[in-house]
Amino acid sequence: MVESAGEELTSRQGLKINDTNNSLKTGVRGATLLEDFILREKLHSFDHERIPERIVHARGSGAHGYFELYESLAEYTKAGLFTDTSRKTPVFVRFSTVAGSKGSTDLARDVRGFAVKFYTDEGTWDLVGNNMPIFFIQDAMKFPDLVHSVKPEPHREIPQAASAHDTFYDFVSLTTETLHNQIWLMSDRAIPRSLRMMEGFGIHTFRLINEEGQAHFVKFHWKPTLGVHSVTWDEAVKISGADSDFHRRDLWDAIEAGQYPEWELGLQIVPEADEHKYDFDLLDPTKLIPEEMVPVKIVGKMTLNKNPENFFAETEQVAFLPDNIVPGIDFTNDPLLQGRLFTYRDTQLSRLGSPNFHQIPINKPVPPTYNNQRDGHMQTEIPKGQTAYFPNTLGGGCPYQAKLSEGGFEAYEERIDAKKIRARSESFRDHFSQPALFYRSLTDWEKNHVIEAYAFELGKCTHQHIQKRMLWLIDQIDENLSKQVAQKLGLDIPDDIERPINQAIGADSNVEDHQPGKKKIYLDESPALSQGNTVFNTIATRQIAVLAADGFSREDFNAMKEALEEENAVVRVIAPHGGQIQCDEGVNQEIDASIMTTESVLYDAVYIPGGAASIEALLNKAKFLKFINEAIKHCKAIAADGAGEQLLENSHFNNYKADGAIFVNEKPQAFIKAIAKHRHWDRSEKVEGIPV
Ligand code: HDE
Repeated sequence: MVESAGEELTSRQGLKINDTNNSLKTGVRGATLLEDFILREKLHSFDHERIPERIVHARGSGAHGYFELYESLAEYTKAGLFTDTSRKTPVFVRFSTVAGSKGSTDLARDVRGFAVKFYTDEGTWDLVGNNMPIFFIQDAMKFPDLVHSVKPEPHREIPQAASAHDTFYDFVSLTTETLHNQIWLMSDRAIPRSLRMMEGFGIHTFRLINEEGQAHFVKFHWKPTLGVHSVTWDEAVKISGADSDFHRRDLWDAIEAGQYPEWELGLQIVPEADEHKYDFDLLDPTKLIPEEMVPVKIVGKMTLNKNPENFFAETEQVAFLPDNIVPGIDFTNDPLLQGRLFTYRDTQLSRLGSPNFHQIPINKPVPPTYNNQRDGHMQTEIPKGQTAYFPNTLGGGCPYQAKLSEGGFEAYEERIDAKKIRARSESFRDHFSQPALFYRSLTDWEKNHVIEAYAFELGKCTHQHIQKRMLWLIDQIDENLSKQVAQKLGLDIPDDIERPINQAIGADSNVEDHQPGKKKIYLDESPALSQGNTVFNTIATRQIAVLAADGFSREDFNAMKEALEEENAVVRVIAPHGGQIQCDEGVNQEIDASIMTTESVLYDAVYIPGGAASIEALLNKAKFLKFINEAIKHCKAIAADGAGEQLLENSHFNNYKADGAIFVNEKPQAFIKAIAKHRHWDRSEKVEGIPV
């Protein structure tokens, strides 16, 4: 850590610098001298400040924290972090979007990366997952195709951070294994309210290995203590303009305010003997195990309690490797995971420039490292001695091999008796049952959002044959879904999928092979998949906008503020101008934002205290009416006291008095309960006509 407080400026070689503002010239108006090594060093360093951004997951936000275990899992694993309940294992987490560039908006409709680096005493374990429990493809071989299809189209580099374009749906409609992750992408999971309010999943099936060498299959889940919540697509689009750093800022602010984000870690554990018990293959990363079939055992908690000191040094340079594991955890033959075990190390070489990237502080393991790997760009250690090979006598045989009984890593001995073959397992064939299960498990409002998302995304495609292929495929998932999307697109659902191209190009899209029309129903619904069943009992960290101007009622304001802050919500006063406003008792109140610099989509709920003069001033600025209309349209909880009701009277929602989440002159408790519910979707149809 470099701390420059109280220190003199130096060059990179340690020379004290007296002037960092002026270059060395031939007279004050003359040419600059090549001799000016201070200028040259400064510009040279600047010229090389950037490193290549990540091929995918370029846009990310990170934080430090720790993981604590509730009870020993020695029955299943010998991993220290899962057996020693006295440990506080340090972690660094990086959340990301997938498709956009480093500077793209946080609110893109996209999968979110959820990568956790555990700095354990036995070495680093990276759980590099996403906020959705399944992936788009089954085999690593297809990853470049998937990414090339979703990234901006190569001829004109459009669109940025968006899946709504022809090449993505061209690929998806020809690759039916993508349909499960694809429907999750259309759901609200793809537009989280906050990084702190989304689940995380390891996706692949891994193995836990205990002291006796016994293995169990395992899937990893992160469950946010605040629940899983999302914004609407209309908000996402507007937030992208109002504050494209919305998620990054929210994570940073919550940690700075001491409201530490938390997730519980859950495990789905499957005995080896049950490997072939299910209607899907545990090695297929496009399938989840419904929680109703194998419950999620909650085993510990992760808390993020420290922001990075420096974005580049930590969040940008952190290098996650799915092959970073510790004794007690092992891989399976999931063909996507197998590819990942190669690819991440490879990408770090071009991104960070050297095999020594593990020496960068954020990537450094806890235990000291000793081996015979040497040299390379930016070697920052000074290995001592004559030998850099094994075995040796000249170095006393060191570093010597660790005994298995003393923590040496041993790969799980899996019996393999097979032909070498380039093919996909028959057990991976079913591409439709689980997207259908997902859709069936959603509430009506979630289903509506999925319909709207498909209509938007396919509406952005310019090739009708792609739209029609998609419609036909969606029809195999759910007929009502396809009907409604087709209506919005103004297209008919074709009787059959258009085939000639597929057959000519040999795409793996002989749809019949993937069981359309005869989906398996091994579970009617999986309630755990719906956000309708998440946590709705807290308003902690929720941002409440208070609309006020000079003359606002101090009594109303104080009572509400106190009640909200008691529940750990964040109260933000928004006024017609910056600086301060004065209440009806003549006391000054600092404002948090002027209406010029903020938007309703950045808040979870709205409160309008009374005060005739205040309300008159608010009604004089059209943007306050836009603010309230948008909050109504986005189904948020609203409370008003006294004259504050005039803002509601002047809104486009005539029926506000009958609304279950709009409160006039009521005690704060009802408002607080309504905020905890996140949104009031039964309002959505009634406010469709509000023109904002
Ligand atoms: Fe990644 N992935 N991925 N991925 N991935 C990268 O590695 C890749 C996959 C995931 O915050 C890259 O260091 C291939 C699944 C996350 O730094 C790259 C395949 C899952 C992150 C790469 C996959 C993920 C990455 C880009 C198919 C969910 C961000 C920079 C075999 C379980 C980590 C980097 C961070 C990053 C390749 C599949 C999640 C290019 C080839 C499945 C969260 O190497």
